Amino acid sequence: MRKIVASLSVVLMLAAAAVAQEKMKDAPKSGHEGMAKAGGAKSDAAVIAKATSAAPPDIARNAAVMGAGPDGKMKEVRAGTNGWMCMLDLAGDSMCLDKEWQAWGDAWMNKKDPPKPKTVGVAYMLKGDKGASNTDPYATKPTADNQWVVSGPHIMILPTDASQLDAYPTDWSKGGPWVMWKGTPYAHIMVPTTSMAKSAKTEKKAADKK
Ligand SMILES: [Cu+2]
Repeated sequence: MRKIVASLSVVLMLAAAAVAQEKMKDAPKSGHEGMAKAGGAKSDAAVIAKATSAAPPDIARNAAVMGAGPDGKMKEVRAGTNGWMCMLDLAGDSMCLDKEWQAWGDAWMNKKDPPKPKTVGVAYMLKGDKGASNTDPYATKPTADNQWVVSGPHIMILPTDASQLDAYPTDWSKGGPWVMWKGTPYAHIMVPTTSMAKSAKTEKKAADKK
């Protein structure tokens, strides 16, 4: 019996090696195909590494991973087992979302009304973001009046009822929790886990340009 198992595993190993060789042949010679992926990441492995860096390892390890394919559409790069989904978006920002946030994200990307959360939603962006307007969910760059804010590491909270947002200011400069995109269907609470100094600098630069 042992002999059969041993020879079977040799056959499997050979088969795996053959598949690997076949894959190598298909691999693009230049990096261009890979570069077309979200955030300039080069491979699925790079997308997974970057996307999962947004959450504590205990969550990220078993999370599903989404990244943009060459066509710009989001696709699953790795299946998950714990209900969390880590994503590398087109801007190159990484985030890990629970179920409530996944529904929210889907609505935001498709410009639909998000479903009312059944429980409080939690999302991690422990690598921060490249910047967002605090008033316009679809702004892609700073303007004179769209309150552009670059956030360091933070957690995001979706309350079960929009009225709960009233407990927090929309001013991020104090460094505590604040409401982003208030008055839109995508309003949520941003909870910085470090100083907002980087954002203050960006804001000053924008103000100096005026
Ligand atoms: Cu965020």
